[in-house]
Amino acid sequence: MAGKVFISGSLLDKEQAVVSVYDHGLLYGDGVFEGIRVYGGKVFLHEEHIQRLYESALAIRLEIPMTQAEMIKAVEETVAANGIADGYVRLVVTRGAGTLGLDIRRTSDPQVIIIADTITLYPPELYENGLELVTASTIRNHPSALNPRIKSLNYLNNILAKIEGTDQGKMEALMLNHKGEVAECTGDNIFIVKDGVLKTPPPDAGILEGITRNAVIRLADEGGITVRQAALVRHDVYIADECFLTGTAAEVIPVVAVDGRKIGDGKPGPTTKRLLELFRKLTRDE
Ligand code: PXG
Repeated sequence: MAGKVFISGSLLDKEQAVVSVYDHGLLYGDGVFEGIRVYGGKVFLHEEHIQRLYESALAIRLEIPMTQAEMIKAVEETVAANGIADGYVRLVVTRGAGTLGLDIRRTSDPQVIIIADTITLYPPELYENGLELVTASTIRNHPSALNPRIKSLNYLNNILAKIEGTDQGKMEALMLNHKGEVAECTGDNIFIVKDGVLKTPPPDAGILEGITRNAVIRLADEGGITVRQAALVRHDVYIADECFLTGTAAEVIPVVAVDGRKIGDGKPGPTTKRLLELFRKLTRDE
């Protein structure tokens, strides 16, 4: 029963689910996407992801040919058709096929693609021992060029930074913005803890406003942890007591070193562990 992909209105066997080589999603990275988790058969923070998808589409002048309610239903049907209880949904909307050239008026039929699959998780040791990061020399896209708040199909900015990290044997790389401030990692948002206060860059630092980030901020608020969204520089990260990343795939993952500087005592800190536990409760026990 596995292997069904939703593509523009119907569920097809994955071998049959194809798009045109003239689709501007492929030719120009012209489109938007979402990555969503399924926990215990339930699509996690479903409305938030669908809303961000439609906001990304609005920003690039892409009209999704379905309502948000229809999209939510299509995601749920795709998850059910693939028998996914714990897994991952990749939702893609392309500009559709057109003539060669950038003009969006010469495209038609945006393609809505929903893939529901299992997810390869980071090894459990990383959650126990933490990750090491390096800062990439590639800066995050300037918000006036391609705003990082848009989850677009053009991820080359992050891919180039990720290459710098993997070349140095690190699974994630820290990205700065055009002002030299800390923005985020290539596929995760960043938090630090200093003197008991949780800090993370604000959306106007040029980041994707992560849905996991927002969920962790809510958990911290409810747990009586002070949260500040404020500009951070690398020095703030180096001298932090704790650091962790958030993202749909990574969930909450501790960071124990950045650019060869040990963070805190070099082990995941108490606030990080507490938020990791609260996040697991939210996703596993509901
Ligand atoms: N920053 C960037 C640049 C991202 O791409 C996040 C932060 C975290 O956002 P969420 O909303 O997930 O908490 C992301 C998310 C994938 C994949 O398959 C990438 C992301 C999410 C899910 C899947 O590569 N990036």
